[in-house]
Amino acid sequence: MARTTLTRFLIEQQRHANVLPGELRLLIETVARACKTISHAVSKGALGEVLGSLDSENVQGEVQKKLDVIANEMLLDANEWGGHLAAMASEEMETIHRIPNRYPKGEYLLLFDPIDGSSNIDVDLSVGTIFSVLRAPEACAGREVTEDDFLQSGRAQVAAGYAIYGPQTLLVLSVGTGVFEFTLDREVGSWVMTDADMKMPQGKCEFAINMSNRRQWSPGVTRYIDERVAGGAGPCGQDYNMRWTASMVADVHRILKRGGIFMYPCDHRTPGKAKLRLMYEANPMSFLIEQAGGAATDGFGAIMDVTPTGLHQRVGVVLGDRAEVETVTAYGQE
Ligand code: P6P
Repeated sequence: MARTTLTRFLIEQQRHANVLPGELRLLIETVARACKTISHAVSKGALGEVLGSLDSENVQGEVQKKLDVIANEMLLDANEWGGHLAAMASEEMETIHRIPNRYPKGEYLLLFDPIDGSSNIDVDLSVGTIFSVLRAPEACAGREVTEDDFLQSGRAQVAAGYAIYGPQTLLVLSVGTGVFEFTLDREVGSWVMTDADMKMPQGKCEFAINMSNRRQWSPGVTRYIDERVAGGAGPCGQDYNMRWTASMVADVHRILKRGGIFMYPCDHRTPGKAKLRLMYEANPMSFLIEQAGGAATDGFGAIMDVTPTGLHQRVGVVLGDRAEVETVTAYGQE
């Protein structure tokens, strides 16, 4: 049987599911093409002089890896001329990137974390690119796009996905009709569908959290984790496993494929202090997880219901297995 490629999938979504305007299809193909280029750069490692850090810091106050900047430039260069976008925003840029006047403008806003988990680059662990697509408000047609135009809740996303640069290079994507996985066929250069309408397994006993942050946790999170560490000898009555890759894309992909829960709760000691970014990490991942039958909250309510107040706003994240997420949220209310 002919392999389904990303292009064929998107055309079929446009033709049959009628959920995919042509401009959005072309935007997604452009992002996917940029991810192929990023994958090639990542795979070169030391041979491509893409490892190591720069002397600069990004808007997050984090030391920038060379590949953070290289991947950011690749996504900007690939997407700014096609006519699909009104503007872009990135973890690596303090403010939005408007489409230069020499290019046509489109109706979408693209947000991305060009290399998520970049601290893993220099030790050859999986990293990824996360992206989210919003519609530009109609008012943008008559004026310059502003940062406020990006401040839409996760429910407004029309597409979201990630590329993961690991033993395989994968693209995992949803346009609101389920979650689909494509594997990069490096010999041909095409994205080939390798998993369709993914539904994350429920009831699996595996949690992902950075245990060294225990001092930051609320009593509810501490209780939840302690019960799972107690395993069969505790109230859960069964043993749990733990994984932590320090790369959200790799952890979320594992949860989509084999279940479990991912947690990066906010710092209970300081209201509003959290690690992960709402607009281009938590929202796109929450979109995928909910499309795959899971749940995603900030520890209290659905992440995609959060009304953003800033482009680089951070948020607590508890996502994956519905029952486990509900337990964490319930413990948080006690
Ligand atoms: P920590 C990577 O920097 C990231 O943004 C996510 O990909 C990952 O889940 C988290 O931070 C890791 O944080 O504190 O464990 O290094």
